[in-house]
Amino acid sequence: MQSFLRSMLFVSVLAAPSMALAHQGHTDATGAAQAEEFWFGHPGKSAAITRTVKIEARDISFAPAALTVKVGETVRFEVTNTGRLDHEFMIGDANEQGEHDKEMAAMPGMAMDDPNGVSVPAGKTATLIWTFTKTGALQYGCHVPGHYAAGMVGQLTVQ
Ligand SMILES: [Cu+2]
Repeated sequence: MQSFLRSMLFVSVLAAPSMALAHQGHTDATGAAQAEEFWFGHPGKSAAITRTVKIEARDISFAPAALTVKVGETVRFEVTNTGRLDHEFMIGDANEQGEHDKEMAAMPGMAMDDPNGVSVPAGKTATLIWTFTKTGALQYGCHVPGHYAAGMVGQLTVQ
């Protein structure tokens, strides 16, 4: 029994680094900032906001459907859900959107806990502050199951 416990401990110690990699982008127990660093930027501080962008989440689309921001900007996204359905607002490139969409499809109803997105319940407004550090083609997507595939996605260009 003791050796079983010891091997379990060994396995969990081995698994720890890969778990940390798999959850890159999440805040760890100490709230370490580097865990929130994405290739295109990181959560921004309210004192650093250079622009507020209002976005409407509808059943089932975003308005506007496209946005352009500049490298170095810290944007406060103010997302208002004017629909009857709950929505989500997540920024990331097409690959990241696809990955998150798979996660959400596997766990419907899971609350958004990634630093690059917010849940926006019907009738509510949620905000996300983000500092963009690289140029690139990003998207903002909703991953309530079925919504992204139905076209609830906007194009976000960082120039
Ligand atoms: Cu949605």
